[in-house]
Amino acid sequence: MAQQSAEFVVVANRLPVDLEKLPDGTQRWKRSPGGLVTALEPMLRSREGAWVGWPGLADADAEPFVEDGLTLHPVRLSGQEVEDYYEGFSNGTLWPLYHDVVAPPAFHRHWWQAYVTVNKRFAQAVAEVAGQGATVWIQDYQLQLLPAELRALRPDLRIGFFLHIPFPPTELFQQLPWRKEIVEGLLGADLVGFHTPGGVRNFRWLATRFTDATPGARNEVNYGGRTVKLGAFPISIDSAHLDELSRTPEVQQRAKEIRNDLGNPERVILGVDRLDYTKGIDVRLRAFEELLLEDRAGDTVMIQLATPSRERVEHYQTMRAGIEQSVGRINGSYARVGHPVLHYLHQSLPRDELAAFFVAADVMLVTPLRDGMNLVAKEYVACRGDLGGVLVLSEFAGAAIELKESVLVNPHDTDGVKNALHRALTMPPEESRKRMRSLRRQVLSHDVDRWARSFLDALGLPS
Ligand code: ADQ
Repeated sequence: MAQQSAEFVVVANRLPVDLEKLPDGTQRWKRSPGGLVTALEPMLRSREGAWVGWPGLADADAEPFVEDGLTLHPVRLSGQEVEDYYEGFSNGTLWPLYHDVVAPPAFHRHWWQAYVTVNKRFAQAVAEVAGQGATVWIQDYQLQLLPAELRALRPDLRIGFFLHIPFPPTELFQQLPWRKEIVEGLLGADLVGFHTPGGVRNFRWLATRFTDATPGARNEVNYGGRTVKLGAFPISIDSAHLDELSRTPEVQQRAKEIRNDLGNPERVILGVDRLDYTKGIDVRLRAFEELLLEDRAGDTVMIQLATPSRERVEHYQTMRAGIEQSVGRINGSYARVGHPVLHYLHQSLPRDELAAFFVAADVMLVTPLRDGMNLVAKEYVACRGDLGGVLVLSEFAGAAIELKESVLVNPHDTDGVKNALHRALTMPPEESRKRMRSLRRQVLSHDVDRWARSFLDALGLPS
């Protein structure tokens, strides 16, 4: 593709493809499918789109290439930058800070410097691919300085920014030594989107407190002679596709096999997460263990699926060790030979296999201490066309605002989670079906396509 010709550019820390190094030293691309790519692909392909991002391999040089009308534009990161910008500032400072400091954030000036450098490099890359007057949609917390950096280089662009994680309470955000720079970075956008109205409120307050921005109309601030729109856009999933997948004979059959392999217990509890300390995996293990101790769990088996994540970051290593110790302790006390009460898979599963687990589970436990949205909760609901199953959901997940008919819990209250789990395990089918019907109405009518459309409409990208 010629330089500066894309009409619509998506920018994310990662490209939707991974660059892999083979043993013989050569490199190859591997697709890494995700909800965002699925939602945006049609729009990108139909309008000479480009995606700018890091290909996932440090110190690797890769040329831009076009795939089915979509230009993929790799941004290079050195090994040191991966450590400082990505593992450091993004995942060691911003991630815990934005998730209500459930782990202590670390503030290091050299991490911040790397974050600034990398955001500037992304701005250069986008400026090179975006056509005159193009629309650019920036994704997530790794790139909060990019809107302003990009505007400085290319004032002709229409810039949107969406934050996939929570925007924290103002007092917590104020801990950040570079709070002003971050807010000014975001104010470079024409539209800043959050999952929830709470995020909008927090950002609006901070913008008027720490920068020259002044309050504008509802959900707007005035800044630098421009109007910056703010909005809540709760993300979702490809609901219809997952609903369809879960109904296929293969998935239904596999769900039966899973229950069979578990020894056909009366009840199956499921947890599915990226292995992250914000997800409250320890909370639900504790609740299950106490139910077992009190002999209130009945004939129940629990499965915890955990995708490996950020394995080089210290908090993640400590948390993983803690969870694996709990799994060992719980089975040590309550399993029988050949019949664990708790199955733990530290693996990433294919989509259809995951759907089969959702179909097989009577109770889905989603207990994050804080979560921007939580797509797993919506995926479970999309897979329950049979109206079976009960969703137990943390009040601190963005999804709780929409999924009101779940059994809502405060993950900090162990007794509360335990009692909610017991209630879910023993809920009369009339009640659980009624709740699931209402949850499905919400999830099936609000899919990821609608989410992307509503953000881009607010940004003013013509359909
Ligand atoms: P995440 O923190 O990654 O996303 P989530 O929204 O739950 O959290 O998405 C996780 C995805 O990974 C789901 O699609 C899930 O099915 C998949 N997954 C998890 N474990 C898996 C396993 N073992 N095998 C296969 N797949 C697995 C961030 C924010 C969220 C926000 C999303 C989107 O933290 O709050 O909802 O972005 O904005």
